[in-house]
Formats: sequence, C-alpha cells, structure tokens
Amino acid sequence: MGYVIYGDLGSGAFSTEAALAEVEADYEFRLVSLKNNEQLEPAFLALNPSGKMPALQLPEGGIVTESAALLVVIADRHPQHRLLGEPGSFASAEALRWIAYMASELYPMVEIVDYPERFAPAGEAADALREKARERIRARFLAIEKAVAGPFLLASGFSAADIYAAMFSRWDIGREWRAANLPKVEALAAAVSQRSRIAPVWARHFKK
Ligand SMILES: N[C@@H](CCC(=O)N[C@@H](CS)C(=O)NCC(=O)O)C(=O)O
Repeated sequence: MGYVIYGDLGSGAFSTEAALAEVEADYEFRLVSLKNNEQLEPAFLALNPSGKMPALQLPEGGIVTESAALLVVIADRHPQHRLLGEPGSFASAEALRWIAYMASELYPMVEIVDYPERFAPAGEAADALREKARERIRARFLAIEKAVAGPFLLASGFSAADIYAAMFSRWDIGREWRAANLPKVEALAAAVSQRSRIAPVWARHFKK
C-alpha cells in the first residue's frame, strides 16, 4: 500500500500530489470536498484537527499535515529525485526559504480571502478585508517574481518550491493581474504544468 492523500482538487493537496507524482511514488487521492466543508467533519478532523487539507497518510501508516512540511517529507523520503536540490547546498537552502515564505506569508492570506467572515463581521467589513488580503498576496508575490531565475525559481533548476509557487499562482491574484505583473511566475507555472509526470495532475486540479 502506498501513500494516501486527503484533499480536494485545486486545493493545497495539489502540491502534495504533484510532488508524489514527480518522485514516481505509489499513491491514492481521496477526495474531501471543500465546497461541502467536509474538512470540518469529524472524519477529517480525526486526521487533521486544524480542519485543513492536505493530509497525507504514509505507506507505513501515520498521518502528516502542513503542505510545506509534506514537500520536505516527500523530498526526504525519495532523495534520488533531489526535490530540494543537493542536500546541504545553497540551492537547497533557497528552496526551503521560498517554501517557508509561501507557507507563512501567502497561505494565511489565502484563508482570509477564502473565509473573510472568520476574521471580520460578514458584509462590508469582510469584503474589505478580503480585498486587503488579496492585495497582500499580490504584493508578496512580486518578491517571488523578482527571485525567479528562470525558467524555475532556482538557477540550479526545478525544485519542490516551483510546485508550490505554481500552485499559489493559481489562487486569488486573478489571471489578468498575474499575466500583467508576474511574467516569470507565469512561465514557471507553465514549465511546472508541462513536466511529464506533473502534467496529468495539473490538468486534474487546474484544468489547463
Ligand atoms: N497551513 C496549512 C493550510 C492549508 C489550507 O489552508 N488548506 C485549505 C485548502 S487550500 C483548507 O483546507 N481550507 C479549509 C478551511 O480553512 O476550512 C497547510 O499548509 O497545509
């Protein structure tokens, strides 16, 4: 029995699935519907008490959560694929830096855009907060745009940070804004989406 990913299509579970596909791991994807709030039901809360996807069951049993940690765990367990570059190298440090940046600077803003009423009274206040969070995501993405060596984030080539950046680029910032302001990130996302093992995963999650 292989890995089991719990998550929805188009969600953070994409990054876990793309990483597992890239390392040619055996896995199954179990759908948890965000639309139906299944992440807040007891069955999923038993996997991740924070009610957030993805959750990953390891082949030997045991659940791991937190999308950034999952990228590191998958890289660590499949070292021949160098998902985080050469261990101990500067490239590896940079990959970790950008993964941590996205997990800490972008993902909390995504929750505000998706569920502003968790943070402000529903109505005008929540709508205004959502727009502010969207602005912060865009501003913070500009730092990634500046850092992209091309075609991938790191000059040394593809890494798990590219999977993560490509995923975040599909959320909340808007297609037109992205095209106008993040040409290097757009090219990075296209390159990730065209990798032979990731392409079918990308198509299922993002339909393009
Ligand atoms: N820190 C978590 C955040 C995950 C997260 O927010 N996932 C979203 C889907 S992309 C989610 O499950 N949202 C449901 C909710 O907040 O109720 C991680 O990196 O795994």
